[in-house]
Amino acid sequence: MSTNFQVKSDPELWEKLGMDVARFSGMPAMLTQAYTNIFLSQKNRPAGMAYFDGMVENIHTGRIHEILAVKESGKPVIGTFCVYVPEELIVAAGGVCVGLCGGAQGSIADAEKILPRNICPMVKSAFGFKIGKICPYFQTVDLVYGETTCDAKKKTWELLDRYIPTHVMEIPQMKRERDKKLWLDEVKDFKVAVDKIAGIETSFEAIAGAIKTINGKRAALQRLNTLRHHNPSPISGKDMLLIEQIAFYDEPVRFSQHVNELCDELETRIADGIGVAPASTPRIMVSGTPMALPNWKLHNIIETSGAVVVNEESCIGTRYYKDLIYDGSTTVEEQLERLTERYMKIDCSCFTPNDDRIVQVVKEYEESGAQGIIDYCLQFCHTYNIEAVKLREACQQRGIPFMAIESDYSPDDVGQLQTRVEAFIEQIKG
Ligand code: BJ8
Repeated sequence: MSTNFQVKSDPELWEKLGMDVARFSGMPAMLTQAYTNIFLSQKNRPAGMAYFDGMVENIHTGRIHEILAVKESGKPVIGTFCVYVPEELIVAAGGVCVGLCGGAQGSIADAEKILPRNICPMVKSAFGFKIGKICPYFQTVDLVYGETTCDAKKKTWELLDRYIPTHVMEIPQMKRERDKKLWLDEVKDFKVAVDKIAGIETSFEAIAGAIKTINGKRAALQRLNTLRHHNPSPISGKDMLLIEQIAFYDEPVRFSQHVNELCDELETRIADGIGVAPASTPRIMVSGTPMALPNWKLHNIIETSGAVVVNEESCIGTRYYKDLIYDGSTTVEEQLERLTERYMKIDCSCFTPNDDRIVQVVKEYEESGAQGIIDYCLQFCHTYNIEAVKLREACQQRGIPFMAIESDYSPDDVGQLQTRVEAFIEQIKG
């Protein structure tokens, strides 16, 4: 356990970004404590996690300086909230794509001064970060690119636009040929908007390079996920979730390199029979809504209750990296079409019908060697909540232990969740 871990502070930088420095200055100490308790207390962590610990230490300082340097060179820095917004086109323009989904309780009260209380905590948390001026990433981006996925998001963008320029990409709700056509047009509009900030027209070569870069990132995560399926698991679910979260703000080439180095280490661990818990430890797969930084609540409950998380069927998880973009296109038009096809494979519950997701969940369950599924739904997320009905039926038909939970970011339900998770683990043990 590293003892000198400390999330860094840089009040001068935060002042320059127009943040509420007085309020934010307590954040690094709080994050240091939470991270130390949740992550550094784990036994037998892979040495390669040191890089990701460093990314957390620099989350409000070093990485922000890097992104500002890109911005000051005239390249686009764009915030997004959904894996349907194609980051390849931002990278092709030399820019930075940052995920801005909120995973913290601390900004919810800010949001509730304006937004209704009974909407998704992820949307409230992100909105609260902006209006409270307590997120350096929100303060750094040129603009944000929202999308028309769920109702909570698409209506919040209208209000968010009062605080930061907010563009909206229309994502259809079905996947027919006519929807693909609309989607492709939206991707083309997105490219124009990104290129406008960069003051260039991204070339075929630049797009090809970006596709290669982001394919490389997704392939590294696929490799890591396959390795963690080994029993005994060579890495904890908490560490895997952290890496999946960091994928949304780190520099992609460096990130992929470190994920691949970690994979090399895990291969050695597997060959040596080293795991983070004995092979007899109950193995749980989590499916459902994304867990944005620093939402580690459910994973922490599961792994402190004597089980290990072996898969995240989530947008901060496999939905982000399960598909790559075909990289043999010969024209820009074909590149954008192939890119659109890849994005259309993401099986978010905002779509109807969405039966491909049920098939995918069962597939990932089988591949991961899990012994049960906990379906995680953020409070008031209607689409995932309702889709859990079909998921439960599919699990019942196959004899897969299944439990659905609904939660938010407050600590109030931790005790109750812990009791339910422990009972579920007992059920798996038989
Ligand atoms: S592709 S899951 S990232 S929309 S949890 S805000 S849906 S009420 S996050 Fe998502 Fe894109 Fe879909 Fe993925 Fe709304 Fe539900 Fe909240 Fe959600």
